[in-house]
Amino acid sequence: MSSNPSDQELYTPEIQNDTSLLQARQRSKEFRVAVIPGDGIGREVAPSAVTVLRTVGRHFDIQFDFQTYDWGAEYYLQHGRMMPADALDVLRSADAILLGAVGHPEVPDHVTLNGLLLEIRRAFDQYVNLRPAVLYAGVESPLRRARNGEIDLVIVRENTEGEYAQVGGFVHEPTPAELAIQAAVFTRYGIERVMRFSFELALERNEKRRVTSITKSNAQGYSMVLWDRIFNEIKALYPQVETESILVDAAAMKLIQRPESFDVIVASNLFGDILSDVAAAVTGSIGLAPSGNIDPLRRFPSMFEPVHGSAPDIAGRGIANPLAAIMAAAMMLRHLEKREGAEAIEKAVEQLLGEQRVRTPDLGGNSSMDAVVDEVIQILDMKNISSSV
Ligand code: GGG
Repeated sequence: MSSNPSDQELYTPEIQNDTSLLQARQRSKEFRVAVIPGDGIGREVAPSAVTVLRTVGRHFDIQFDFQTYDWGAEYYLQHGRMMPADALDVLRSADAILLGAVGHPEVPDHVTLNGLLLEIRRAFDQYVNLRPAVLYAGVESPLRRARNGEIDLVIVRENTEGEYAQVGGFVHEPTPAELAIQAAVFTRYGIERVMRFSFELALERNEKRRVTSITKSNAQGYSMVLWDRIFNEIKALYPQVETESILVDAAAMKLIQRPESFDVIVASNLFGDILSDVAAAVTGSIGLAPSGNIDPLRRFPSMFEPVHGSAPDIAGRGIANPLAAIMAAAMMLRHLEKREGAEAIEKAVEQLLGEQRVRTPDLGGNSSMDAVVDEVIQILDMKNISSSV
């Protein structure tokens, strides 16, 4: 008898593909969006994304009720916590969450991350972190051979456990014998569901239909061995999908040498976090990298954010690239089944990048953030006028 579990024996909960539920979501026109600008440039780019969403709302008859929460490092400096005790209850009733960034020079990074971003991801079981990376026409990659349009991949990062599970502790502080233990938590349940999501995504995304699993089982003989075993079980259920399993170090190299060879990459929390910065760099700028923290079962609000952090070095100067946050807003609309609105934003951003006229310094330009936002809005308005004549 095979030691592999059958399809029925796998523990992954079913993702609801009920057509009537889908149609109800498509008909829905009113959304409550919780906005957490957070810190640094997050306070600049999150309002930019809201401005663009309001424009899309006007054109596509979508009503947004934006509720903005001033949580983050400034809140921590006043109240000793990143968000209020009832924050999760407040967020629970939202249809989606839009986050700017977290991180502040006066607050330790583990406080800002664990006190807000990681807590929301875990509480709302946002077990998929989707991080697309595309080399758009008009954007220069630092890679000599990279051609526009050729790099188009998505990293599916396991988002609630793994190396970011926050299990561990300190002993013997603060003596010369002090030690820290940081346990990585890998469960069959957690791995299976993110693997399944990745294969389903590969089926619907494009004709490449390829899933690359990122491992390190040569060195991590327990967690990554389980990861590999479950990858092999799930891939057997998807014979139409091409697969490969690569060590994380080799994957980092390949993302630079042959990024066009990737389609869907499934990785643990830490590996996915690191590789998505590499992917953002080879596609021109982390200022173009959006992400979605998704609960595919739709029990809780999903959260959308730029991949970049709070960038205190440029905060307050009005030169942050708002496009990652704006593209995250497009991901949010897609999740809310407002595909036309999402596509309108994506096309407007593609047009802006292709024209190479208005761009922030991270892309080699000298435009301000506001100029980029104005341009996106102008393109959206023009498109609407031309589509209605
Ligand atoms: N825009 C979100 C943000 O502030 N990211 C900073 C960060 O360090 N994120 C780590 C993570 O995504 O796990």
